[in-house]
Amino acid sequence: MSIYPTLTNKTYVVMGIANKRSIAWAIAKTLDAAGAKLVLTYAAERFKSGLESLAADLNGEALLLECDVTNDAAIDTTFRTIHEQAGPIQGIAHSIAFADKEALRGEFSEMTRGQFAQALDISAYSLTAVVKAAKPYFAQDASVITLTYLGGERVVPNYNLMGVAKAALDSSVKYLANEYGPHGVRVNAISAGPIRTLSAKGVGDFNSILSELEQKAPLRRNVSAEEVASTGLFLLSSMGSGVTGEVIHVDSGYHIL
Ligand code: NDP
Ligand code: KAL
Repeated sequence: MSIYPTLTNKTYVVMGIANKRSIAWAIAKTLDAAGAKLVLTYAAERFKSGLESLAADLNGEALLLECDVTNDAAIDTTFRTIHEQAGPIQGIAHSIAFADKEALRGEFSEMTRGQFAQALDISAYSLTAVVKAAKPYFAQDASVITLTYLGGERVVPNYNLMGVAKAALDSSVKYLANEYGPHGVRVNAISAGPIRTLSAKGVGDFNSILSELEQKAPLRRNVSAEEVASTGLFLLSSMGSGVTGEVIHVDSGYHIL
């Protein structure tokens, strides 16, 4: 008998696949391999065809829905449609963040009020908006994960505004875990080490962060999106049934230094 959980006929929503390098795509593939029924959401119509080609490689047939997380009505419609078409929601992987590129370099305090509001809206508030919209449709023992980064716990050069957004996200995980625990819903975060994705492209000094981790982290190597995804599978399945309000670092142990 396999020690891995079987997710056959269980519906999981994966939000935040931009392309094949996305952490959310690794999570989708891992859930698919475990037999899950997948719903994949994308931010806008222009991302649909790319996602369709990716989804064609999955074993199961995925439901693809547009969901811009800055729009409450869109979030509500998305989750109502998911329930109508795919039944109770066993889990959600929220893998979404955005900040204006200009605020991700130089001096932290140079950011504007508008940049701050947008980054916090998309990268932190959206988790609560999504959980709220899914509330009537959760299965009895549902699980939600989000993706965070060390720059929310301590200063990492250039992460700037996104560090404040991740601190708000990490705190939201705790308040949501406390509120939704009595309803059987667990809420956790994975703090991933640096992974070369579209978001990481052209921001900060990404290469030096990768090589610093490789030289100093206990495991002396970087992590893959697949390693983040297998921790995701643990948290999203019954294997993680006793864990909520937690941040698990999948970063070769770098955060202990
Ligand atoms: P990607 O660029 O692949 O994913 C970011 C996703 O955010 C994209 O799919 C993008 O959608 C989505 N997004 C942005 N704005 C919106 C919006 N308004 N509505 C809906 N979706 C939106 O990068 P990653 O996979 O790296 O990022 C995923 C998560 O992992 C983020 O939370 C990030 O902060 C976190 N993380 C990443 C690390 C890394 O090193 N890569 C390290 C630690 C955490 P679209 O393309 O359709 O606009
Ligand atoms: C210290 C690190 C180096 C990088 C600094 C800041 C990274 C911030 C992440 C944030 C999500 C990036 C953006 O919002 C980029 C955005 O301004 C421009 N890109 C886009 O619009 C693309 C097309 C779309 C797909 O991207 C999004 N997000 O929608 C942090 C490194 C070491 C770790 C990382 C990358 C952490 C993280 O949170 O992603």
